Amino acid sequence: MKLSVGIVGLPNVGKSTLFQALTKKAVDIANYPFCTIEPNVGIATVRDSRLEKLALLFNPQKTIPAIVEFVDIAGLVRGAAQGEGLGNKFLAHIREAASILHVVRCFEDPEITHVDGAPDPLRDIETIRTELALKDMETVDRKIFDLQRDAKTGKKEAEEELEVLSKVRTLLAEGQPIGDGPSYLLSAKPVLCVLNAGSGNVPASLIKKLGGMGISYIILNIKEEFDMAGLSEAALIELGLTPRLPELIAKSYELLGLITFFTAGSDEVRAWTIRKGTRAPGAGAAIHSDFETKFIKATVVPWDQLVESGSVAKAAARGLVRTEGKEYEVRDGDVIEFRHG
Ligand SMILES: Nc1nc2c(ncn2[C@@H]2O[C@H](COP(=O)(O)OP(=O)(O)O)[C@@H](O)[C@H]2O)c(=O)[nH]1
Ligand SMILES: [Mg+2]
Repeated sequence: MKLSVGIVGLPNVGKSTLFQALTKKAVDIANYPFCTIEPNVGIATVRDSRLEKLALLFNPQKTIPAIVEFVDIAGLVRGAAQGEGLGNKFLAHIREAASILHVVRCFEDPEITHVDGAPDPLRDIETIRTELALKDMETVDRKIFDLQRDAKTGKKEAEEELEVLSKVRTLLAEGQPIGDGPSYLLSAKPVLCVLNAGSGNVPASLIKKLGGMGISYIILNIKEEFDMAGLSEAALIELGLTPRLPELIAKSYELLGLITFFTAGSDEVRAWTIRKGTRAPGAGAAIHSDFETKFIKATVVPWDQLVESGSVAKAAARGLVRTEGKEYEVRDGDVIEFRHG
């Protein structure tokens, strides 16, 4: 499953530096045929200790982690929704993203220009949110126009949708959150704010305000993360450094309501990403479409019970391996074998 996270923010806040840090490690793209790699699109692997433990058990030829795709979107400025700068074109990129990382500059550096003079994190957050809301209002207005025409011809669904969209329109105009509004709207996408603190601190007042606004955030020193991304595991240990990007990736995962299941054998142990609530055939589709269309059954064992047992056969002997049908809702950490016709 392709899951992409769009990186947005004002110019010169650290977006491209973060993108490079996240996607710096070479990934064997041949394992991920669904990914199209363009200069501004990159993938990062999801570090998962469960996968490592399963790999120790199976000693496979290949161990393949789950991935997250990141898109470095050009900086938005005030007026982007009206086509200012490059913004308008790039809003289309955000539309395709499942979620948004909003990079906010909190570091001061007179050498690095700020579009509005100097960083003011709250104002800068509002600038971006306003642009997204303006773009959404344009989208909603177009939809409302079409729906009004349909409603005149007596289409019942059109009337119902009109009612919903009018409410969304009001919320957007007031700068209010639209909750789980229509998924094609930018403002409906889950957002994680990355507060780029540089080597300094983030003011407590900002943290308090973000909390009050219900905004999820992570505080990073993006430049330092970029430097760390170039170091080997051994060098990091020697220097006593701990990169925070795995935490950022894990948070993006959580924000998107995603879970992981595993397939495991002597040739390959692999992590797969699906949405929470996906049933067994839908999970199979992440691997191959036949696993969904010709689904017969799935054998399932939770990863920890498998590791504890020492092998699938031993887990089965202890009654821990279950056979599940097409209604089974896959759980985070399941190790699954699919049977198809
Ligand atoms: N001092 C300082 N500079 C940073 C930091 N993060 C990024 N920069 C610098 O800010 C400039 C713009 O960064 P870039 O990632 O290209 O920003 P973008 O326009 O948002 O993509 C570059 O010169 C970066 O080296 C930081 O944490 N501290
Ligand atoms: Mg950039």
